[in-house]
Amino acid sequence: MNIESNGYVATGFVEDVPVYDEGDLAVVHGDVVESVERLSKVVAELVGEGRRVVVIGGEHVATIGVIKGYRAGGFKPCLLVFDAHLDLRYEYLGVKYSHASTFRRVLEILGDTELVYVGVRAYSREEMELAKSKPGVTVITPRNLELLGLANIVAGVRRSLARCESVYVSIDMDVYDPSQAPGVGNPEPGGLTSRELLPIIANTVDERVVGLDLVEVAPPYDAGGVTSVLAAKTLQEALIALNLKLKPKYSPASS
Ligand SMILES: [Mn+2]
Repeated sequence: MNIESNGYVATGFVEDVPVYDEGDLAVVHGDVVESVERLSKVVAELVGEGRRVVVIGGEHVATIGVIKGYRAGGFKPCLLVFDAHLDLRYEYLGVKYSHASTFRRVLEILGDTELVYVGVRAYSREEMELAKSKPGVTVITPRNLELLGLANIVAGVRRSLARCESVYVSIDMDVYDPSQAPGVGNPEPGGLTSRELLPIIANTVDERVVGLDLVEVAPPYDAGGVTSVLAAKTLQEALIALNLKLKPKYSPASS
């Protein structure tokens, strides 16, 4: 399978983005806590070298480790999350390090920060009450998108993140509608299309983005590999958009 390297909205090509592949993290199968700990150490090291870290998964629990690493590296980023779920449970099936508890743990690590969700449409009562009780949490649903349109959603996200010095972006592939991304652990109907999400990403990612992840691709459920293709395209869009924002706007005359 092959996809072209151009952005969908962001004008550019992914081969122009300076990327270094750090390889795979050596996880300990069956030991989530230790695996997350290892991830946080690797991320802290890379952040210490001044790098922007891009993590591809896998379980959304990975984001806990990444944020731990950023915090250790001195960052307290705002969060821009694309997800069908809030992932704010205190624990899930007795487990505190779970994809359903990711942002509960992240908020424990960061303390109060701006947390902007796009695409949320599935949550427990406990999660929604917690989200409502936190002034920094903004939830934008697919229904909001339908009623307000893309431009207003983009403006709303930007407004919510306006005062942030740094932003961390987390993309859970279940934000997409299951018809477009069936290969995820918890498919939830009523999701976004690629023609909605790619423009939102391209227009909200800017130079303040210090890192990002794309998670929850589950190849065993991914008939035809369509979710992996969309994941690659989504990551490509985010990287091209970010790279464009990092480029100097003008070059001073040399002589
Ligand atoms: Mn998630």
